[in-house]
Amino acid sequence: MPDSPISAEVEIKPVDAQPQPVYLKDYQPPAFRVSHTELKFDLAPSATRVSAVLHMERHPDSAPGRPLELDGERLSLKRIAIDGQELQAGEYRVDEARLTIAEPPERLRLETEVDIDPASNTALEGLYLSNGMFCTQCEAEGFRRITYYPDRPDVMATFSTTVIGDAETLPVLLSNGNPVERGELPDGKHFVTWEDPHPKPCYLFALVAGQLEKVEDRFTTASGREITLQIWVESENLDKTEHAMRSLKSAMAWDERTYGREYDLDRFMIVAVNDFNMGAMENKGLNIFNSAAVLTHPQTATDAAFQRVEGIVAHEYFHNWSGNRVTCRDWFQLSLKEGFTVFRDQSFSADVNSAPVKRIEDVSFFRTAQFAEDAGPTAHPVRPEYYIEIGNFYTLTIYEKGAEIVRMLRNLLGWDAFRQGSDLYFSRFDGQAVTIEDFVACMAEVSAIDLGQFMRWYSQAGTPEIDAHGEYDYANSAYRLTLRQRTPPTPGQPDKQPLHIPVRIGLVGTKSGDDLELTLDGERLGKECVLHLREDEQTLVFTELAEAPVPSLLRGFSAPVKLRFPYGREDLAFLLQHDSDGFNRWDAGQRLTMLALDDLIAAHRNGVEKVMDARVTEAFRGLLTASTDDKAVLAEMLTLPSEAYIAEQQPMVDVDAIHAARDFVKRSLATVLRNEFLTLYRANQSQADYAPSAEQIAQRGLQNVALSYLMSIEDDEAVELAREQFEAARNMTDVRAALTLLVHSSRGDIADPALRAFGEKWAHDPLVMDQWFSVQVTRPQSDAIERVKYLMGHPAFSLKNPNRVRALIGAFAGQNPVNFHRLDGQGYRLLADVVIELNTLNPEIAARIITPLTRWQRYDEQRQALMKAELERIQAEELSPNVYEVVEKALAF
Ligand code: B3K
Ligand code: ZN
Repeated sequence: MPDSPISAEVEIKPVDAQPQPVYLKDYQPPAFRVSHTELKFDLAPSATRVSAVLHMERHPDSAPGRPLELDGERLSLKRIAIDGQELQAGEYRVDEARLTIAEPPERLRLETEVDIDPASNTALEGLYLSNGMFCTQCEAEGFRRITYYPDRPDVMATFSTTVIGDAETLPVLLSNGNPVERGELPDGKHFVTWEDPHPKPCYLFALVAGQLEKVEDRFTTASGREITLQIWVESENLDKTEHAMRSLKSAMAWDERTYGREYDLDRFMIVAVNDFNMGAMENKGLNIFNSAAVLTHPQTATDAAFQRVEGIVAHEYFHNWSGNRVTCRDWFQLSLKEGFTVFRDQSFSADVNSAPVKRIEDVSFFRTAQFAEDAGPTAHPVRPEYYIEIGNFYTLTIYEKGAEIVRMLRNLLGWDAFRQGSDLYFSRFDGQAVTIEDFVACMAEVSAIDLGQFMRWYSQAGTPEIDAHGEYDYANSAYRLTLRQRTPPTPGQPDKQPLHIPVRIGLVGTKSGDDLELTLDGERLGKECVLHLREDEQTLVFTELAEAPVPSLLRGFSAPVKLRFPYGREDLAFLLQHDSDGFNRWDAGQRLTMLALDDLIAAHRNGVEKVMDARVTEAFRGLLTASTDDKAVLAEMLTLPSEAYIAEQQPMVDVDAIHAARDFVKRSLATVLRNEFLTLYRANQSQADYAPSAEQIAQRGLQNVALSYLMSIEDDEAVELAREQFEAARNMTDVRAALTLLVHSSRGDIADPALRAFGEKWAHDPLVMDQWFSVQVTRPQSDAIERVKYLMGHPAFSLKNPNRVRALIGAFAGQNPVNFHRLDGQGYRLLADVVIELNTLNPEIAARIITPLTRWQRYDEQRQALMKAELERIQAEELSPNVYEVVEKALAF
């Protein structure tokens, strides 16, 4: 076989050609479909030979003359044949993006052989090497870096894959489905052949080969089938798989119970990989996980990490139905699988942990991060109209807002009808690649609800704002509530139409503190109802109310909107005490604290003395002294809004004023309520063996939130408590909480030795070193940037590993606002330098890590100019499509 590509002409794109967008409106079915795909990999780090046999035929909807086009990038073609006949130059064409056969037969068996270079693949898309292990990431368009193929989700085929590798260095050879044959080969090689009987798009293909060991378990399905469950890891991580395995079994049982979905292969495998762009990937029967999303041990992972692993294991497992059995027609439909699957994993986590806390956490994250995305230059609809690089659309909007839309559907239909709609969707479209309309149509069909206007949620970008006001009419015992909706313009969508917004409300009697009976147009609705806001403005008159109410609006965050109501502080303190909706009780506390913070931010900016709002202090005293059986919710109630959340609420972000104001609130509360916090701290210390149970997590949450207040004053007693906790604790949650408080304090005398001890103890464990990086670079003191630069030279750091980049650079730029936004522009410069390097190494990560710079419009003029200058410096480079798309949008805003 010749070593150079055999193709006659290779077309080279002119260097100045800009990446072009792909439009949803241009969708066409594929010209050819593939019924069966046979692959053979002969693995070698720098030259892996991939042989493919594709059994193809013209798609019934395709015009007869359309050529056969196969995607392929960075492939070196060695052989091509149709039905056993080698093709001659002139019978096909190869350029840097595809292989075209102008006059193919209507039915064919296409054979190709290509060489690829996994060792030089730092983008971590396609087949690459991670720590000596071969692994793949194909979603969205990575398969085209493995072989020539119609790399689009609406081409679904069965796969049979033979993996050949060196028996000594690659003892384990995995792919999708079931192993059907294995054996020895000459030259110390061996092979395994895998068959996946379920037709799938190539983005769900996976291959793993390396020195791996497994932990095995079993699951019996509702219909009595025995499934083998395996988690494959490097040997030193065998003791970190228990929680993931437990989570997997619990997710499998939940999906049977809740959605009637059973697993469909005889084995389900998870592999932990060190270098991975995302959290994990739902490849059929062979999920590949970022090691950070699967490995846990009480001594190395925090409670938050345990819960994240549980959620991600469930998410990927749930994709087996919502994504794999029923997949997306094209990538514009990405939220079809992601929004639904996030909704499913959120519901699972709510069911197995604390439901109100899960909702509080999800919503506070959503309102901080998705609202910011919706208000910035990369705002896009849940179903975008176009993209340049689909890799840039794995966003909070597609995932989390998509999940909120599914949640609204569940709430509009009620669970029973929603479940019927879900059953209909899975049975009608099993084995097919479909659209968001297909999903919503099932929901409309089973419920007979007109979801026409509701569909706008998918096409209209931006966060709707509802302005509400209300008046109690004493003479008529009536409450008049007016709701007005408006969605601000977003790039490319200047005019918005009204949405169908479900607003769940209650009216809380000011005398009784109870939810009042709701009567609307003579109809009795009970103590809570869902208003359907469809017009720009609607007024509702509730009658027969014996007392004046305080409205409790948007209960449970019933729609992903910003709701404004002119609440007085007394109203909020009242709701904080009386609202029967746990989520809104928490939200009332947040709103009350936000009002105080607004005043303090203004005082800081005006150089006026800061005064603490006594109502906030009293509300906290109430929380700390009332007896509660819900520790998890209490820990959330005692947690102040994050600086990022506060920033999201401000017309212009003043990072220093926000930091000072929040700090002031914390110290004021800690000063007045010191004894209460100390009591809370002591009452929640525990000697019990670690378990990631809801009860223990809540208890540690309370203990550590108390310690954070105490440490805000930094008196000797508090510092001593933190030091003791750091030294005595046997779990990472408590160790990390104490270490963070020490490192973020001015007590270097205690913090520095602690940091050193921690770094030495965990030097061998990259996932713990990530935490060590994050703790240091989020420190508010002014030396943070020097630490970032210093740590970038640390032997445990590498720009090639996405987890390291996120832990060090991502944490600094995203969670250390006062230092990232330094007025000398050093923070911005540092991030831009990293983006420029990553642009060539790993474009997908580069285009994500740049996000904080794209939010320039939220800051003062001086910072705006500095941030834009860095974006322009990046723009002047030769850019990947990923970074190009984001930078263009950011500068055009
Ligand atoms: N579906 C994957 C996303 C991978 C995308 C990479 N560009 C993870 C998930 O949502 O489950
Ligand atoms: Zn997903």
